[in-house]
Amino acid sequence: MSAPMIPYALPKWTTVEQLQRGDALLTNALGRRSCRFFSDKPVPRAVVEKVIEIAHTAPSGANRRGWRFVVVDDHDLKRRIREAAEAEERESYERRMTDDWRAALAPIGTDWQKPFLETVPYLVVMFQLNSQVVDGRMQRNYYPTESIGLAAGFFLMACQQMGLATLTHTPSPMNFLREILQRPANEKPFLLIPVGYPADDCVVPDIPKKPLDEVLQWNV
Ligand code: IYR
Repeated sequence: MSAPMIPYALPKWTTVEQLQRGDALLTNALGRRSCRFFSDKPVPRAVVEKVIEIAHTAPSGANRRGWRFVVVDDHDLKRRIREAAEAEERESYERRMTDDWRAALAPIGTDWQKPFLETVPYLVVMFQLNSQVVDGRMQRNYYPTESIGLAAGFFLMACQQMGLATLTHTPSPMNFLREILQRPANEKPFLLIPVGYPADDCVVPDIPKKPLDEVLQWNV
């Protein structure tokens, strides 16, 4: 049965206003970098909850919102996550990755060690729900990967807009997160996002972004 329909409208900005707003957003977005050196400076819980509230507005297949955000600020849990992530990452870097993959990562300068997982105030773990209870029974979700990818994008932009540093960390495989955080079998770890402030001496690799004209096509 169709839901009741309600009016929908947006602010009526002029083109100049739209471009001004776009420029401000672009400047902010260009300032976003993956952060691998975090400060231990605390972030109030209300701030990270606001970010999650924003991420939760993302569109999702059939409005199912097949995601869960687990925020970890307990130090013992962070330590256990670091230990498990580093064990998987060490195996990946030393054995599982192809030579091409290792070469692709070389400019970024990463390795298996992830001390920031313990330093950072919050680890936000996003779980993808391929099924969930709807109307009292377990039902499949639609486009769950696309949906949670959108929510993750909203999350990262909200953090950047609010002055918080993030990393999209994917220790692979990530099943240990389900075990440590005691999530049920229908919840699949999708992304581990440290959230905080960059360390005072934080550096990032000086790498270019692919030029826009290589990714934007008008018509054919
Ligand atoms: N998950 C590893 C490796 C890694 C993989 C990709 I693709 C990156 O863009 C960056 C890192 C790690 O976090 O070190």
